[in-house]
Amino acid sequence: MPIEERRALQGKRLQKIVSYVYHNVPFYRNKMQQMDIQPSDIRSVDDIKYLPFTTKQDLRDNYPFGLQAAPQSEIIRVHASSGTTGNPTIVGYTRKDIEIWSECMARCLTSYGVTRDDIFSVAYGYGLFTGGLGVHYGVENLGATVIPASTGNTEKHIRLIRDLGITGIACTPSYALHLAEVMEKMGIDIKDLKLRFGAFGAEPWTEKMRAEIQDKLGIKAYNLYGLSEIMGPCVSYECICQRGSHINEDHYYPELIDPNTLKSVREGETGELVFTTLTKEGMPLLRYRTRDLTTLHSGLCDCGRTSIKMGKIMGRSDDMLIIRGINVFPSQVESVLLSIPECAPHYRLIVDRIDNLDTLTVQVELRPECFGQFDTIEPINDLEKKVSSKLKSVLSIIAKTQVKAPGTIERSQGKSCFVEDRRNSLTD
Ligand code: DLL
Repeated sequence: MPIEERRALQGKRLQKIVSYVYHNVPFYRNKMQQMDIQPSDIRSVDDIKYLPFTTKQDLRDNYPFGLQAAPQSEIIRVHASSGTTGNPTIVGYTRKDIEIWSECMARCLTSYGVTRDDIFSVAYGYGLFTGGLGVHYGVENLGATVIPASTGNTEKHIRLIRDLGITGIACTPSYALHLAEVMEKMGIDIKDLKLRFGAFGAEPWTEKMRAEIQDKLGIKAYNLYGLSEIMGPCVSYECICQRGSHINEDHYYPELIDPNTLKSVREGETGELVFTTLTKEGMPLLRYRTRDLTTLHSGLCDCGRTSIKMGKIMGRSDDMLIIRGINVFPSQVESVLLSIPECAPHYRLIVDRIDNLDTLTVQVELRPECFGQFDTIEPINDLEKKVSSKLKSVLSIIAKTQVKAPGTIERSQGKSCFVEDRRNSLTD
């Protein structure tokens, strides 16, 4: 679509969505009234700057359904993602939302030549996470064959890739590398496979990783970006040019801001990505601050698409970690640790990547008053198991716990010092 035509469409859709949330979501009506804005003040996309921002905290404060605009009878699916502590973020979708999401995902697959003749395996987690079902519906929308492999059971999955002649795969980039390694161990030669393309995302990855995946799996590896609050996978996708990800901006309108001043940054500069959902019915969001840092680039792409592109995610403007595709806030780990009476509020998180899989080690100090009861190895082992199992049940993350003597973990002033992310050395 020509850029001017799309801008007009975005303007029309923005007017409609602003009026829709004003009349259906008290949170937005109150915010807009406080700012003295009426839906009729919004005449084009340029007026988006008058609208309020929405943050993850707003979603938490309105848990579970406070920001839902459609009546419950219209909601046909719910997904959820991690909150900063305790409550997850709940996102409800209407039938039309699911249709639009599936179409956006199908656009992505089509952009690198997936057709009805392809067999696509989805190895993102199925469940509350949007990755599995999000990509699944996109493959079905396109009419290709979907294999709902989900995560885990790597050897069985590899045999399916070989025996069924699977041509495409969607998973996290680190899992793609893990697959390649297991394949090698199983003695499977990529020449015997029909794999041609992969849709990789849900976590940051580098050009180095892309080169390795393409080489080891013999495929083209494409970036796939998204977040549950806005829709799920396929808010943006890479085309055959592999230079930036096209945003489905007729549905998700992007802005880039300075996270400190909240003013927009110039094209090409790094800023925090902000999205307004232009067509969503279940839980539409105005100017949602993703906390993802990136760049935006407009202009015609060599593939012929006119949609604006985003660069790779270069970091976050908050302290969220992504461990095996799962979003983890250090504050969530802290609240789990503090719910265990023997644990002191002194901890350190060490994140690493071993054999292409993320690992998390949680070091936590014993409370001094409990120290006397821990004079043999057995109670320490038991406590470590207890902490790991609580982290798994509350946060769904697999962590190794190391219990330390009181006073042995270095004290820090800044929050980020609680986290040592050794994967940072993996960046380009
Ligand atoms: O990760 C949705 C998704 C599933 C995207 C499958 C792609 C593929 P959340 O669990 O809500 O949703 O996490 C969203 O993950 O704000 C980014 O920080 C990060 N993220 C997602 N895709 C990418 C990517 C899904 N391609 C958060 N590159 C986002 C870098 C990504 N980071």
